[in-house]
Amino acid sequence: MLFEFEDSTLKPVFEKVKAGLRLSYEDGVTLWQTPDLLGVGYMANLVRERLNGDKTYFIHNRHINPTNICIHSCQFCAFGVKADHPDAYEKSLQDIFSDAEKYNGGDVSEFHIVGGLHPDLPFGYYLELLEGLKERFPLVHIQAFTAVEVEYFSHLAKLPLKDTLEKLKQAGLGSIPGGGAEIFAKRVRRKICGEKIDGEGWLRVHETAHLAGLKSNATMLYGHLETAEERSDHLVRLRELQDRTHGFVTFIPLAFHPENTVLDFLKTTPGQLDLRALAVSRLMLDNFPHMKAFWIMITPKIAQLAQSFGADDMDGTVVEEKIVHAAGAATDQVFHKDQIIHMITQSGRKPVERDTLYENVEELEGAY
Ligand code: V47
Repeated sequence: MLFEFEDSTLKPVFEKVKAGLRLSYEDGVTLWQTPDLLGVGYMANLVRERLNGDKTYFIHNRHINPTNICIHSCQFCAFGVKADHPDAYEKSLQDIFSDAEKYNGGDVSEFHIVGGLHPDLPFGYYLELLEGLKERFPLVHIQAFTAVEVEYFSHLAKLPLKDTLEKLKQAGLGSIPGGGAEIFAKRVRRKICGEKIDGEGWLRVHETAHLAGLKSNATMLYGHLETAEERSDHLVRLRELQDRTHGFVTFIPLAFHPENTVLDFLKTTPGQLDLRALAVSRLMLDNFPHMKAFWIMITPKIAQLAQSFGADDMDGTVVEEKIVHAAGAATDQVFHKDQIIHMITQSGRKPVERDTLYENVEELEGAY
């Protein structure tokens, strides 16, 4: 039986999707606005299966947040605090190494490290952090420091971005996570994180990283003050950079969590928007290999549904997520490998364990 679109304005978009043609900014706006969520999901699933078959990837990873002390006060953030706040913390390198040891469990393949912009820690602290982890866990890939942190480090080190990235790479940095992108549109960025680098600055750090041979991820924070047009613009700008560098590996839409933030008058995102975010991103970002449904943010159940709405990745075991839990996320902070495998199998997909850059993959079909 042929799929019937409820909204006929999706038909021209569908023709392009079938022919593998690029969607326009206007198509993106249509996809964000149409009431026909199933139509959007149907198209995203076609693309997902064309690119990744029936595989769903996951990684055995561990998040590490060295400090929550931050010079910025972003309106959407419940994690960052000032140094005199009762919840402020700053981990010594030794604490980080022993935490990493404790949770390594033998086969963690990635450390995912992000933190606040600390007013006093020197650039050397971050280099020693990378070197110390690399020395203790030579096989573990270190994906660390958002573009916002990297740009801050270049000020601390008084070095151009390129040299800052080279030093981080020499110390053991493997790739850059996607955080800090929020939404590029100036109108919203000014309101939710006016002190932070602007959208162009975020893109510049990733472009410089890609040219230095570092891969990275990209994100978009949705469900706050942004419009359909601003979401479409965000995706088109990422796609343009990817055309130039091919350095992005995965895109992760991040669902805004309002609790304990200045924007706590907003509601949490509905599941329909979480599914749509993955589906529209899959359709617009035709040059991104992977779409990640970050179960921590959108719940394991929505992450399972998302596997039929464009997503082909579930992120990983995570172990200790602090950023969205500070903002009220009610999900667990850790899933063990067998739970993730079960979650993927139950969603009708084949679980594939991967490393950070999807270079080493192991199909686990039939394992659970
Ligand atoms: O940069 C902060 C976002 C990001 C909130 O690259 C919030 O694989 C929702 O980027 N509600 C950090 N989001 C997390 C991140 C990430 C997560 C998983 C995988 C990857 C990857 C990257 O979280 C921040 C910010 O954009 N964030 N506060 C909040 N209240």
